[in-house]
Amino acid sequence: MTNETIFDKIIDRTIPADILYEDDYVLAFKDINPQAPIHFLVIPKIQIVTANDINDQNAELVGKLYVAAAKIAKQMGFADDGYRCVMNCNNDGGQTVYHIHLHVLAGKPLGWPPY
Ligand code: IU
Repeated sequence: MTNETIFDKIIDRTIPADILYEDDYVLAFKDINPQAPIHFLVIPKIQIVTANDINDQNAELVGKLYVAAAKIAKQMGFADDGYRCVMNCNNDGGQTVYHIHLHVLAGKPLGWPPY
């Protein structure tokens, strides 16, 4: 699957999003259906369809998702309290948008396990 997703439209500003961070490689924006007091997504600017498509060639780019998450956590002031980064994969993982994204959830103690 290599079709464009709604995230491409967010990247090119065809549809609006509440953008928190952007650099040459990644974009972070608030999730429209937040599951925690703070919930945003960090996505690569090029499409990687699922976590199964992470490989040696794009590993550095995927690492930048975590770098951005840590930067934003510090900027927003919740880094020390803590947060959760989640990437859902395919049906059983609950993936609905086929352009990988790191969910960053924070703002309260989060339950575990997540089911
Ligand atoms: P998932 O892991 O693929 O299920 O996550 C997709 C997320 O994208 C989900 O939390 C949605 O609320 C979120 N989202 C969004 O923030 N903006 C959109 O336009 C769409 C989905 I469509």
